Amino acid sequence: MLARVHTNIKLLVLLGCSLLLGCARTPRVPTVVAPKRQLIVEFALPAPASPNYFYFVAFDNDGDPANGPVPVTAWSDAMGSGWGIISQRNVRVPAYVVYNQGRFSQYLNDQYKGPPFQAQVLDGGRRIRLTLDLDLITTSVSLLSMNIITVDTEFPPSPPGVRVDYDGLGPFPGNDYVSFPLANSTLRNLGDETEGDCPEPTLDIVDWSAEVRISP
Ligand SMILES: [Ca+2]
Ligand SMILES: [Ca+2]
Repeated sequence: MLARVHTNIKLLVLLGCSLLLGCARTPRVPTVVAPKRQLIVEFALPAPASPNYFYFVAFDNDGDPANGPVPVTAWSDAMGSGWGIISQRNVRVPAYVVYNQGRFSQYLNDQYKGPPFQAQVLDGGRRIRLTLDLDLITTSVSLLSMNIITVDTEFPPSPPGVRVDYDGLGPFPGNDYVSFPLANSTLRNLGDETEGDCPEPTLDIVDWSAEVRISP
């Protein structure tokens, strides 16, 4: 009898412990799954990015290297979104990430897709590194056109010629987007981006790279 009571007390203690452990269990944190198709984009500035300016990584996902994202400038023949446009086709940039006021936002076809998978501000604000889910840019094409576009304001330059502070890949006026296959590959500054083609150091792209990582 005594032995049975002892056992029951043991069971109660064990039950109490398991209930306590259950109460103390931390809430389940959703597992973050790394995208199988990643695009890592990095760019550098000679001075820390300004919270008041706009830093775009822009993509054209039509698979055609004959056109791509370019900055809207006094020389643009259409205003597009006010910061970028697809050359030749004169349509809005379909996919991009923008950094402004300390916040990164990703868009596809004008729909907000949340923050990028990963975004880092390095070197005191002089270097930005993004790890993007390629599926939020395209699921259908095997070639992507990209530009990095920095502007002092999102709005169309009005009257034309007012905007002077902007940069894009390539020499001024910066319409030299790059196109690359969506297979494991790395592009580094193709010698096309230098210091001084934008007079504002917080907008002047001086280095960049793009890396595609496809997991099996
Ligand atoms: Ca440039
Ligand atoms: Ca530059």
